[in-house]
Formats: sequence, structure tokens, C-alpha cells
Amino acid sequence: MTYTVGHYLGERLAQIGLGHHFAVAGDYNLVLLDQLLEIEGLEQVYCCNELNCGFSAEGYARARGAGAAVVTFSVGALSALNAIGGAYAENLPVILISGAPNSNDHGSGHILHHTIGTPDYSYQLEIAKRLTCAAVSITAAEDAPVLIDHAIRTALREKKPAYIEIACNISAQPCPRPGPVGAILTDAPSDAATLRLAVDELASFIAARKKPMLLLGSRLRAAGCEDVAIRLADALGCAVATMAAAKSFFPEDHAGYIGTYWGDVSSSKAQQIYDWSDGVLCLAPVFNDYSTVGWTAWPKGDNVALLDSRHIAAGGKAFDGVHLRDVLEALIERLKDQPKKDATLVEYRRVHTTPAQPAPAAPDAPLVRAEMARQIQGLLTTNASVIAETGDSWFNVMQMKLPHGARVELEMQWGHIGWSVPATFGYAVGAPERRVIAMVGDGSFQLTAQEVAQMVRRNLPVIIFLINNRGYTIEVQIHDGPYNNIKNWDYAGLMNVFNAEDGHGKGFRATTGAEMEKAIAAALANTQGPTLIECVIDRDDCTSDLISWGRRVATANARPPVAR
Ligand code: TPU
Ligand code: MG
Repeated sequence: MTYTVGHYLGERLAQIGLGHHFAVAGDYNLVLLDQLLEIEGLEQVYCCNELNCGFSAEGYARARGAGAAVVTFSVGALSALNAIGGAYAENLPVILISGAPNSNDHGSGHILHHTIGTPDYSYQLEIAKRLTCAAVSITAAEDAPVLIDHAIRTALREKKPAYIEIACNISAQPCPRPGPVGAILTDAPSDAATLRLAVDELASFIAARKKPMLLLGSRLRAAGCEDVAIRLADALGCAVATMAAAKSFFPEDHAGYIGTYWGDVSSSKAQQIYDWSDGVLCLAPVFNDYSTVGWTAWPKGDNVALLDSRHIAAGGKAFDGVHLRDVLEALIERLKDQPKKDATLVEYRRVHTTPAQPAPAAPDAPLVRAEMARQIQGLLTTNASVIAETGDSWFNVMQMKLPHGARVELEMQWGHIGWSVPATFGYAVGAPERRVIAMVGDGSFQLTAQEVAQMVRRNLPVIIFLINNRGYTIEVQIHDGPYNNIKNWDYAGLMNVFNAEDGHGKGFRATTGAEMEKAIAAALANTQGPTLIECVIDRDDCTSDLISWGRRVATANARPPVAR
């Protein structure tokens, strides 16, 4: 059998640990898809459209470290690029692979289908360059190994998406076989001199403070530092808070954990401890308008040290070219024989009171948000992963207590409503051993609903909580108007549509606590397909955190232009 460009690409994807790639067929990628089908251990998984295909690969990358989506030129790729922007924002190495015009057509003056009707096809590559860390176009088989390796290596190093387009007549051309995967996995080491100085600076930052604490951000996972952050917390003995987008990136049963720091909408007492602390070590944070609650809670100044995946800023000095992992390892070593700096944790224990567990609602009372959240909390086992959509689902999941091992996935930087449905699909394909739970609002669901059909197709026992509050409640809290009302759907009824003649999905509508409980029991018994539970609540029934946060964000949005 001839070894081809498509084989090379597929083998590299398998080598970096992918067991699957997501695809939508089109004539520019059909031959490539044939080649990928021939790679052992790399399964092809189909999506309903390319936006969902991109988000499925993004969800898969959350479960497996990387993902890949294969689409056709322009009509497919331009939709997928939205999800690639999301992968960039969320620090996930998703490889977008697009079929492209025949190599003989490039520069020929020919006008081709699926293009904008001009003979220059470079626009897609140009757009991709803005949304990825590496974008390559393969129009000759000889160039394929170096270009493919460059794109995949850069994506894995940077934890950002990459783009590979392959001319449709090139993917089945002969190609050499790839060497060992080490060639694309190894990274440049930290600069030793900079590392020593950075650790000196951080050690004196800590030594000069009586009440340090740790604040963990959403880039911690991409930096590969979740485990070492636990050891740093142990070495310091101080309070540890996570930022909202980093929920579940630190074990919530850890003795030092004090909850989410999110300005006014923090977990109980976390903001008080943050304000009291005289030195905050921020690990891999992202400070944007949402995470700073409309710029009202933005850690900066002399008492803040910023530790990013390859950059440290503390004590008025900046250090580049050091891996966060190396920095933290060395810092832990320095702290080893020193007394614990546990003042923030001691203070937290003094002021913290354990909130009473919410009592179950009367079984036949109309379903309310609090009862819905209480029941979902009950499903959070150590192997649970909750994929929570933009909307009040963010605030609901933030209040949940995670047992050791439970994970939460959020897309707070990109915030594309509808992300959660395909991302849940991709995540469930990537992590079949986990109990995958989606929380998605009615408005969000309407963007990407059809991907539930792929969960049916692959018999994935995902549980989807669809919160039907008849509209865009998060937007209502920021700025209301008629545009926040949506057409109602029979969401539970959709499952019959998706099942057609061979599916095992189930749909339920819960208007009371008792109905929701029954639906959950049925969901747990359904091992052959997804279960969608439509939770019907009032339009105004949302968390108070959403209301407070929404007000702050609205204020930030409404800042008048600065006079010139
Ligand atoms: O819980 P709830 O009602 O807030 O969630 P639901 O029903 O999913 O509504 C979400 C409303 C929403 C919109 C319309 N949140 N953000 N947006 C703006 C928006 C529009 N289009 C995209 C692709 N992403 C967005 N975030
Ligand atoms: Mg809604």
C-alpha cells in the first residue's frame, strides 16, 4: 500500500494521543477522509455541521488534551473557524484540517465552486492565520511532513489551535513515514539563569508578606500545572481560591480551598480573604471584563504577582522564557524547610460558616431554579464532568460543590452560546468513562441542537439539563428588550425526532421537583443514549449572582466615550 500525505497526517494525530477526529464531508476533503479512515486507532466521527464539528473537537481536546476537525473548503471551514477562535480563546490545541482546491488550480486564474468567486483562494489561509498559532497550506506532497509537523508541534506547545489545508489532489500522494512523536512533543527548556532570578523574586515576594494567598486562573490546565499547584498550596499552607473559569482546576476537598474569587459574586468569604491578603500569587489568570466583574475586581499592583505559563511578573520585574511548571517546582523546593504561611487560611476558617444544605422542595410545587440546581448537585460523582453553557448555568455550576475528581468545563473567554452541545458530544466521545452532564439554556440550545442527534447515533449516555426559562435571561440581566424573548420549542419532544427509527435517546419535561427526580432516575437507567431533561422554570428565576454580575457588566458596557 502506498503511504500517503493523508496517512502521515493521520498517523501524527494518532501519535499525539487522538483516538478520534471529527469530520463533515465535502468534495475537497473526501480523498483525505479516505486516507484518515485507514489509520489504525483513529476513528472518524461525523457532525451535522462544521461549527459543531469545530466545537466537538474543542470539547474532545478538553477531555484528551488535543482534538482535530476535518472540513471542506470555505463553506465548511469558515463556519469551523468560529470554533477555532474559541479554541484560541480557551487555550486548546485543536487542529483544523481543510480540504482545498486542486494544486493545479492555485494561481491558474480558475474560478472554483465553494469559493467567493475570485481566483485567489488564499483568503481562507489568511483568516486562519489570525485565529491560530500556525497555519499552513500543502500544495505539494514533498512539503507535507515539515508543514504538518510544524502546525501540530506549535499547537501542542502553545496550547492554541492550528490550521492545515491540503489541496484535494495531494492527500493521496506518496509521502515518507513519520519519525518518532518525540520530535513534535519536545519543547525548549526554561532558561536556567532567568528561572533562578524569577524564583528568587517570587521567594522574596512571599517572604515579605504575612498573608499571602493563591489565586488560580483558567490557563492553569493549558500550562500543565494543576498538580504542581496543589503541591505549592501544600508548601505554603495558605488559602487557595479559583477564578470562575478555573472551576475544578483545583480539588475542592483540599484543606486550603476557599472557593471562587469573582469580585462581588465570589463564594462566601472568598472576597473577604482576598481583600485581607497582602500578597496574591495569581497562577495563569485571565483578567477580562467578565472575570473582573466589569473591571471592579481586577488583581493588580504591588501585592500581586503574576505567574503565567511562560512569563513571571513580580516585584516590578518581568521574566520571560521560563515554564510555569519549572518555576513552581523550584519555588516549592525553596519553601520546603520554611514555616507555613497559613494566615489567610487560618483567617478563612475563623470567618467562614458552612451554609445550610438546601432542603428539597415540596415534590409537587412548580420547579424553581434552586431545586433544579440541588438535584443536579446530587449527580456530581467523582467521575462527573459538567459542561456548563454561557447563561445562568455558569452561576448555577459555580455554586456547586465538587467531589474529588469531578470536573467542570466552561467557555468563559469565547462565550459562544450553543458551544456546550457539540462540546459535550466531543467530550463524551473522548471520555466515555465519565458521567457527562450538560447544563444549557433554551436560547443557547437553539443554536446547535442538532448535535444531540450525533449523541444518539453513537449511543452516548449523556445527561442534558435544558433550562427552559423562555428566553435569554443572562441578557435580560445585562440589558432587556424584546430581542431577549425566544420562540418556545418542544425540547423534550425533539428526542423522538433525533431517535427516528433506531435511536435510544430519551426526552422528559420537568415542571415539578418530583418530575425532575423521575426524569433523572430514567436518565441514569438509560445507558444506550442521551437523555434530555427540559427543566421548566420562570423567566425571572435566576441566581442572585447573575443579577449582581449582570449589573456590573452592564455598567462597564455603558461607559461613555472618553472626551477627546
Ligand atoms: O440561562 P439563560 O436564559 O441566561 O441562557 P440562554 O437561554 O441560553 O440564553 C443565553 C443568552 C445569551 C445571548 C443571546 N447569552 N449571550 N448571548 C449573546 C450571544 C449571541 N450569539 C452568540 C454566538 N454568543 C453569544 N454569547
Ligand atoms: Mg434561557
